[in-house]
Amino acid sequence: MLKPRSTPTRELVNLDGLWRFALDGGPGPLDTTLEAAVPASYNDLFTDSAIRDHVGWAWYQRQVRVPRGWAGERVVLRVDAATHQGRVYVDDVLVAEHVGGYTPFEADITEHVRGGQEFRLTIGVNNELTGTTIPPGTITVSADGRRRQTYLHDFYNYAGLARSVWLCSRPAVHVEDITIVTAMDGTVEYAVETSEPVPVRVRVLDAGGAEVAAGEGATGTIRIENVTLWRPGAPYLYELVAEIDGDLYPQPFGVRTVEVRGTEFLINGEPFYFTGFGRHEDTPVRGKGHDNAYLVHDFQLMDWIGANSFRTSHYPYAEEVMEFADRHGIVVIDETAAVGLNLAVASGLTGAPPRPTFSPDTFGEATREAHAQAIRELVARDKNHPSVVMWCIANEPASNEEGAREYFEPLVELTRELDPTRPVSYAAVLFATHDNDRIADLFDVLCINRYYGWYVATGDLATAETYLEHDLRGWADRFGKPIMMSEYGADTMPGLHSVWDTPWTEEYQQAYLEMNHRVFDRIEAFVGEHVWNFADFQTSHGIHRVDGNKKGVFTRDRRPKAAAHALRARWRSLAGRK
Ligand code: GCB
Repeated sequence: MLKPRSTPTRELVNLDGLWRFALDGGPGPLDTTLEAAVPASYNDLFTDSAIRDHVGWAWYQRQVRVPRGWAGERVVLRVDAATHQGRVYVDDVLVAEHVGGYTPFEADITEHVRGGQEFRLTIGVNNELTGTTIPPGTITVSADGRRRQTYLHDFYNYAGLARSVWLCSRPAVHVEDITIVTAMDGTVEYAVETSEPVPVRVRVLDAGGAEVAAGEGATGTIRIENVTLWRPGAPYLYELVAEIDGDLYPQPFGVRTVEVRGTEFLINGEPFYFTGFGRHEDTPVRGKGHDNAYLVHDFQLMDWIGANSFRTSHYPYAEEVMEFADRHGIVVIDETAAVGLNLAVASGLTGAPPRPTFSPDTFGEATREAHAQAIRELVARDKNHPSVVMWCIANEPASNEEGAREYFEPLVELTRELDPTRPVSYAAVLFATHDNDRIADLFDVLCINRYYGWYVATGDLATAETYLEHDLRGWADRFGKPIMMSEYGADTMPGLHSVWDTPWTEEYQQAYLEMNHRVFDRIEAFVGEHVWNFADFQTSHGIHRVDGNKKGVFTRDRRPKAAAHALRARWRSLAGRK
């Protein structure tokens, strides 16, 4: 699905702002005095805990006027994200329904609206997570009758309209989709889908707008002479303008290749070493609401600290983030929202007897189909971003359990079918070791999450170091693939200090990271390190958390903890060497 853009043939009205908001409602006029900001999660906007803890549908509503000049055009409503399920009504008519909280959807509403006139736009959002949603969760009813949502991941289940909503015009016969695959010699393979079979022309423009290649036909291969590559830290973007009679759409792209060869991760044929973070979309008050000020500032901090990459843990991020990464040469590992497919982790936290993760009664066919759909929508949305160098299709699944292979094999195949150009990975949980993991051979890169010195060997970095080295060497030796640390981190209260190895202090976070780095530097197949987490973030309540997860190298309001300076020294010196 193409991102809405204003072009000579398409217009856009941004519908962000204040919308009427209520927990009870439907397509009819909402009976409420509340207003909610869009984009923002609704949970932290209000002081009423019934809203924060609400489980089920919540309703957003506003009047929208269709521009007068749009008569004769198709009118499309585009929701960048409705977490986790959305229903869109134009006046009383249901025009779209979508499941999956982090990918966009749209509806052609031409038949229901008139140029120059107003309509009542209502969007219902549902935050329920179940055994067949991605991510999964469970709803229980407490003794006093309240519905309660639990889930198998630690970040808070923020919900609402956390990204933009758009009203778009487009011609009746239009460009529907564009796929671009590049090679280092400037070869550009393209495929343009149109709403009807019509002649297609394409032009490639360089960053200055000069035409550098052109072709005809819905699919084809053209070549940019003297191509400038997109490189990490040195981005360069071209635009492929797809034209048909009456419509044109400019699709930005970069020319670069990605390849796994032996134990190396190659971008443009050169070994790449990932430095950076697992992150979250998480800020005070907005929750997961996209915010351009935080976008700019977070990328500034990543640059300051020497991070060349990040993983979109644990869901697809706003498209603005992906485009920013393209423009600024930051490398992205793009993750689906499949976090928590692991009942052993849940039983470890709750003391409940373990149930098999993959079974018809737990995560079976229906979960896998939801997961497949999440992969389809992620690849469809992000396939043309040069910054995206790898798909991560799950975080910490029970890859050591029976049924894991049967569950994952078709999903890996699907990902490769959808995009044969990018490596595929998953992030492995502590319980999945090189001895008992059942799926790693299906993937290209070993992404390992480990917390030795935090959850295991807490406060004992010497023991942690031996455990970690043994563990990582086992993976490297058994699989002979590139290996990276996709999560390592220690909760840290800013301002807490100690001369000893005392968990939660700023010194401990730094010593913990340094211990990890000593081990990484001893393992040849190592291709990267992503600290958990870029910044502190909100979680559900739990005795492991103090107002959220404090493993941030920056606080939630983006101030550096001591470890930030140590990381900066390491990553800036690595940038010179690796
Ligand atoms: C993990 C998860 C991540 C958590 C982290 C933690 O393994 O992948 O989502 O936030 O551990 O801090 O416990």
